[in-house]
Amino acid sequence: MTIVLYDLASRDDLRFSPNCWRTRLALAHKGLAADAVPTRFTEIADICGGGQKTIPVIEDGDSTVADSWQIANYLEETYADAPSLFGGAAGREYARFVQAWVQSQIHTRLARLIIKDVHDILTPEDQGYFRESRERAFRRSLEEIHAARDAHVDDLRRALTPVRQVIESQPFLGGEAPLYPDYLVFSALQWGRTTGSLALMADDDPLNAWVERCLDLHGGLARSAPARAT
Ligand SMILES: N[C@@H](CCC(=O)N[C@@H](CS)C(=O)NCC(=O)O)C(=O)O
Repeated sequence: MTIVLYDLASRDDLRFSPNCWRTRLALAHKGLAADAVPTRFTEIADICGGGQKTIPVIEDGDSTVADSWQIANYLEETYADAPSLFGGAAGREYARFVQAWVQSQIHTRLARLIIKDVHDILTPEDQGYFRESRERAFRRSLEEIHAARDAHVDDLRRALTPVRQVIESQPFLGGEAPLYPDYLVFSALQWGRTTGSLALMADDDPLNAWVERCLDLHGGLARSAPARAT
């Protein structure tokens, strides 16, 4: 049975959410067919009978699972015979650390760089919601954040140093093949790739080779995703 994934979408149906990309890649890793239903910020409250605040959310038969971490665990347990997302119990605990690092160190830095780009691709209804909620959270206008972004690119690149150091000696964070930590980090960069008008990596960054490998995974799932024209 096809799993339904409520997937954040722009006005032009770009799929840009880092949290939803984690789930899309996790589903593909497990070899599961998924229908990624385009969902706008202002539609989230109406999905699955109401009550959801964020996406991704999946429906798998009678099961509804919210939160990308809960979904990864659900998939790992429910589809235990399919390739593992974590590589065992200890790997699962390490993946939690990687997730916390990505959220606190990478998403926060990326948001400063691309927040205006995200706004610009949304539907008019979503733009109103997004501007109001994000300007309240950042206590600055989207335009002010955007105007300062060039000064922060190097900060993001420096923050990715731990990934760069590992990738210099192995193809994926998971070793010879990707595991969920690869999807956690890569999905953040896919957020920038799909929405951004800015080159996140320098041309000679060793991380580019790993990004290319991730773009190729699962039949080029992430590479084939439409991105904003620059
Ligand atoms: N902890 C959640 C966070 C999910 C999340 O924040 N999703 C964003 C999209 S990337 C969202 O739905 N935001 C709704 C909003 O800002 O109103 C997860 O990992 O799934």
